[in-house]
Amino acid sequence: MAEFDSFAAVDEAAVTRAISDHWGEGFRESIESDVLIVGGGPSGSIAAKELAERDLDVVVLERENYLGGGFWQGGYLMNTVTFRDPSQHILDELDVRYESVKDQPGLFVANAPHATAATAAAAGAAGATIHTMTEFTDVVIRDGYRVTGAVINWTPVGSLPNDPPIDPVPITADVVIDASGHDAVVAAKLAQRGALDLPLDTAATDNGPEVETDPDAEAIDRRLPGHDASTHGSMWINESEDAVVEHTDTIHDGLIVTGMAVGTVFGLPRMGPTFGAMLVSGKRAARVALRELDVDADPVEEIPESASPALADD
Ligand code: 48H
Repeated sequence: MAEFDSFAAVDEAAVTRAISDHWGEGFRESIESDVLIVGGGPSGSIAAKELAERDLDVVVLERENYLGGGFWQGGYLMNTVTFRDPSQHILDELDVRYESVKDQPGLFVANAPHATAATAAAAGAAGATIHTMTEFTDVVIRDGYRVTGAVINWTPVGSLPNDPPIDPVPITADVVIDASGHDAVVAAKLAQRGALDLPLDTAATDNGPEVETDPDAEAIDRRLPGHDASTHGSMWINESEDAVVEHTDTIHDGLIVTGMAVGTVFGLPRMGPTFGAMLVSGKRAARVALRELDVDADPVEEIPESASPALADD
């Protein structure tokens, strides 16, 4: 093994030029893509990985400075995440170590930072172009309100004092995937514009009495600590995860919805700190995108054959 001697000598100007050239090239390539994914949480990252692995031009927009969304914590600030069979096979595929839960067949636990980092790394390694600190603010449309892209701005622009008029820029794609979690920002924007009737699917909300939308819901949401939205249902893990996967599909011309955004769009019960449905839904969204784009590519296996069973510590 070679011993360290010294780093290569470089000029400061070369460093700045390298950064701006590399970033600029990535940005220019993102202006027109095959698939634009809004949100880099578990569902968006998995969809990005699957599509980029099939040589599609995939762009991920993430408003934070990091990918991962709500995947970094299991719940209650405990950084262990749970998965239900058969989603642990996706952890095998990502080389994430997990353990079976004693006396609870079909339930698995993993370290949240490891699972999150592996999911984000898989999207990058597959070749997706990832833009952080970049916020989706609106859709680009064509006739019939077909979604053909996103209007974006730097995240910090929204928190500048005095609300300066800094225009966003549009980028376009053949298909957009809303992977923005509880807020379902793309679907919500279409609904706000009157282009999408957010269908509160009552068949999927049979975990309690039908409730009227509370006019004070926004105010109530603000009082609730952590991850919540008035649009999805109360917690029922066994109902929720299957329903999220089943409802992952195209919901409007040019727009696919995945992950917790599915729960919000269809008013499904929530699943709390269990993440199998986010991973499987991301895979299904990739499958739907391939169908929409009519791409001749290897089919997406929603549940891979267990890649290395030795990783599971039974
Ligand atoms: C750019 C944006 C914007 C925007 C949001 O919340 P996520 O982790 O979403 P999913 O669906 O992949 O996973 C959901 C899961 O984390 C979760 O919350 C679960 C399972 N909850 C169950 C329950 O009962 O509560 O990630 C969404 C990402 C985040 O990174 C956001 O920062 C990002 O989207 N995002 N990015 N522009 N306008 N809005």
